[in-house]
Amino acid sequence: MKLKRFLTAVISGSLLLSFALSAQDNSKTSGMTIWFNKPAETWNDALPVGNGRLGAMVFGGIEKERLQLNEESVWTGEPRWDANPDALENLPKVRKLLFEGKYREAEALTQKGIMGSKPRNPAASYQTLGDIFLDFGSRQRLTNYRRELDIEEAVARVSYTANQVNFLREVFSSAPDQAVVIRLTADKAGSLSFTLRLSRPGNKAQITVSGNEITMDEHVGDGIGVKMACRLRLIPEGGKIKSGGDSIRVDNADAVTIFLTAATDYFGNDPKTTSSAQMMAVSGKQFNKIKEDHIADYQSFFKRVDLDLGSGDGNYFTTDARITAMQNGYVDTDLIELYYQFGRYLLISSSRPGDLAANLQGIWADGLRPPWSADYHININIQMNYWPSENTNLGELQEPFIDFIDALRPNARRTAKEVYGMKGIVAHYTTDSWHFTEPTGSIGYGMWPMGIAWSCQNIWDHYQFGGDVEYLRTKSYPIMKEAAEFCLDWLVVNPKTGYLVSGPSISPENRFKIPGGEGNASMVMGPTMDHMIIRDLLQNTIKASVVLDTDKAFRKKMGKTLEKLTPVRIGSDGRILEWTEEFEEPEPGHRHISHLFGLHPGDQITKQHNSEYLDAARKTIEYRLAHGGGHTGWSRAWIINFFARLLDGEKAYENVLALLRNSTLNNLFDNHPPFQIDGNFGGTAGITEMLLQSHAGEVELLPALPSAWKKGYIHGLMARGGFEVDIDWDNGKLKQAMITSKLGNPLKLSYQGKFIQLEKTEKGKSYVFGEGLSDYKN
Ligand code: FUC
Repeated sequence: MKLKRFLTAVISGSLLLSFALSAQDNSKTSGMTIWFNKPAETWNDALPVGNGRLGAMVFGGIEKERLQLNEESVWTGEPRWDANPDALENLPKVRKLLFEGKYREAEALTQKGIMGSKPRNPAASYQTLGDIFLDFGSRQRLTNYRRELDIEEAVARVSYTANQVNFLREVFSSAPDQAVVIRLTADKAGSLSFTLRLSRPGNKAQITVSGNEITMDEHVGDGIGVKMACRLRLIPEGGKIKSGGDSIRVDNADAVTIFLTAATDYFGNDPKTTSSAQMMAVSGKQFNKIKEDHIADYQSFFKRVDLDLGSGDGNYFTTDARITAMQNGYVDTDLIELYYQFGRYLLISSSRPGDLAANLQGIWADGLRPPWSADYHININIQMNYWPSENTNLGELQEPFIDFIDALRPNARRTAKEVYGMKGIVAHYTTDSWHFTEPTGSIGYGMWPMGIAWSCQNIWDHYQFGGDVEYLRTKSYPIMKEAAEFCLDWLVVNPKTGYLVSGPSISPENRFKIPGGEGNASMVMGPTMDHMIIRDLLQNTIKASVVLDTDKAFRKKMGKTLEKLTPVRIGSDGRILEWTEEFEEPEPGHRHISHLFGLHPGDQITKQHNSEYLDAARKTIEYRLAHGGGHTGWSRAWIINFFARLLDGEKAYENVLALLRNSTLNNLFDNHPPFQIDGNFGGTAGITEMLLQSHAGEVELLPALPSAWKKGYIHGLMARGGFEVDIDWDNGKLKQAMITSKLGNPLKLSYQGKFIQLEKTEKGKSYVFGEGLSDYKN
């Protein structure tokens, strides 16, 4: 076994050796399993299950099991309006100061006179739903412990042997039955005895225990937040149960099934009625049927994509040992496959149509105030969450994000009007489940009005991949149009260049040195990213209006604006300028690489259309990396996407390894640090971009295949235009591609400079292309 030899050689002599050798299991070979030989010591070792809305982190404790629970809408806070009443009056003054290069005065005036006057609702935060604790008492002579998350079935399992009895716990969160389901079994009758409790941090929840049921209700945030209701029902087979105090005691049962349902009033329903109805339904169903339905539902998404990067032996080792081996220089290709599919697992488990969008932690967050309140940062993070949705064939899972942006519109319209005196819709760097959109907080992150405009990139992609014209007409286009309306009003002429610029604004969350040595500033007229986003938005809104055959006059206006928009400039050292002027940077390795939006996720810098910018883009990334860039998980993940778009497989691959080595926790969660889910999604998106791209008007196969991935396949990806793509390669070369046309669009296929163009394709038909695109068999 290669990995065993590696671990022995590299870690020999250290304590880690015994850890590594005990971390193998020869009997288990399923590649799609994250597993451990010990319970989770911290939350970051626990295993996530989720149905899009309701989730659990499984710790797998031997004497005490903990399942930390989440429901996506458990939010404190309430809708607020924190706009600065003086903003309208101060906007032109700030612009003038910035054009005059008076950055300090402009920032002082903006902070006082444009940013929200009060700190944004201090109470608003996403929170844990609570915990289930199972107390088993002391366990001796325990062997064969295994804790796993099988992402092929979306089931977590804990198994061990104690006193010659084999115990098994299974946990999953079912979307068809809207419940977390836990099943405990043992292979000897009467072996299950434990005490179960349900609790919530803060001790404010009303918890009642009666018979085999527990209810837990709370108006969270001390009454400023949602009302939540949680229902638990325990069904024993054999044995006895006794309830009292805050717990249910089970003695000598043969098997036990536990159901957990939860709801809030966030969407206007009564949470007690909803969670009780869900409980009635699920607890009346046979466990096997619930599980079967859950797996079938989950696999209807998961099985759409199959990836093989070549075989390895990593699956014999626990996931933490594999991460350790990677960190010590080993390359575990199977772990990359697992990581890739784990990104898809997380999206399926945290974002289902009708639900809230996946937040900074998807749905999994512990405590009452997770990092950044686990909110919805829209200056890259939530957009990144959805990068793998379309191309990994999970397009409908992006709809919660589109719904979320749609739900911002009333506030976003008010912000445009009252803060800036403009039409359309605007939101800033972040928002929360109460949809605030006004500029608040510090300028350094807050004065950035492109949150919705960027999100429209995802929204347009949803149409490009899926081709649903009705959805475009009724949902996407109205958002895009209003976002574009704001941008048309927002842009002003830069007196120095005659071009239109965006401002006051920042290049997300970066700073520059004020020329003349007056310290640092953030705010300018004309950060490059804004112009790239606005160009993207206007071009896409024009295309959408053509598809829908609507708004001709508005289309013309957008076209005129595009002609006058500040173009991208290359600086004296060959890098893309981050701001309209060439400034020095105090933090040259900054995590945001905003001025490459046009390379990815945008499509303004491509070898097909303006290859002269590719070099500048490369220099921009390399400069950031040379100064310590890529240090947050999401930043590293973005860099993979950038190198893939630069068609540099080797560099993209290097960054895939770096993501796994430096920014991945034992349970494969992305590490910002701390845990933040965007890097998982960005990583999966980046690996996809290495194997298939379709942003430049053609379906490009294996655009950035690294030499390490000699042989393999990826089946079931999606390309813009509605093509499902299966790619097989061998010896680092395309062996076969099969393209299934879902929409009947024309197809331009490319591989290493070779093209095949089909003027039309037949809806539902698969087209097979042979080695190197040479023999096309119709
Ligand atoms: C952005 C990033 C931070 C962090 C936060 C949630 O503001 O700059 O690194 O990811 O979002």
